Amino acid sequence: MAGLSRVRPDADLDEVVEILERDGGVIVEDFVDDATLAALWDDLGPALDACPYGDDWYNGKRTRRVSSLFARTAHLTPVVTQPLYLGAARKIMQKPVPMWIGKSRVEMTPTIQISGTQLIEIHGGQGKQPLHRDDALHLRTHPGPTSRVQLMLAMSDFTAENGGTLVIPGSHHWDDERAPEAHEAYPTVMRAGSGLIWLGGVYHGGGKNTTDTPRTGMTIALDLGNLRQEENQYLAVPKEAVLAYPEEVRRLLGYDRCPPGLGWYEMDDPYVVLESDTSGVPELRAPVTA
Ligand SMILES: O=C(O)CCC(=O)C(=O)O
Ligand SMILES: [Fe+2]
Repeated sequence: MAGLSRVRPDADLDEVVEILERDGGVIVEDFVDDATLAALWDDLGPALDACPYGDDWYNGKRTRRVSSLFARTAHLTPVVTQPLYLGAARKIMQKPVPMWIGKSRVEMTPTIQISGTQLIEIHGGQGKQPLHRDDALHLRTHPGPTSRVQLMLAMSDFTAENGGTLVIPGSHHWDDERAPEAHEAYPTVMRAGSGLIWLGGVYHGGGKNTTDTPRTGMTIALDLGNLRQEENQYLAVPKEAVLAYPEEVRRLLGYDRCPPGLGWYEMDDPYVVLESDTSGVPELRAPVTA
């Protein structure tokens, strides 16, 4: 097959989900507006400039990576709640799971959560990253249900020459025996402000930058809510930074319960506790008497 399909932000969500399930990835042109992109650069540019190059073969020795993004800017709401991205992640991962509880047949729908965040700036001289699946973190077998829907927002133009993310369309359908080959990968070519959405089971990797201009991308991963987050958001994002975001984003950052009951605090919804000033070891609640 050829490279990935491209859609506009007003594309139909069901159509985008269909493309993602078929090809494993899609490019959304003009994913965010210019004002959002400028605000992100203002907040995050200095952190990138201050960041040293990586020091290993996987993360890249001519690549700068900055994480804890929700702590570093309060401007990520339009990115993570972009309707085609969040909408597709919800439709693809929030599938009801049937179960018995006593004699009741019930269905539990998992939450989704922000797992990892990173700015990735690939500088000239950086070679290709090994092709990999990011859901390898979840130690799943393939093909199988999707546990991650990921975004790469182009903070600068992505080209075939400057390291635009390499993607093997359809590779989420492969089993765990078939190895990815470089000649099967297509570079992601998109303008700053556009976004690549791809499923965790798709083989991909950072491209080689043969130019003298860096390629800057922001990646955010949304994972199933019953898995451990890749980046520890509770440590990465201080409470004040979480509170700068609206309820939907706070819940995505992990202040939520995944049905039937993962992630509670004091047997309650952690979202409620986030808004109170509880810290440290809580008082025991009085026992409820009949
Ligand atoms: O920078 C890119 O284009 C992709 C990076 C990536 O896939 C990773 O670090 O896991
Ligand atoms: Fe990756």
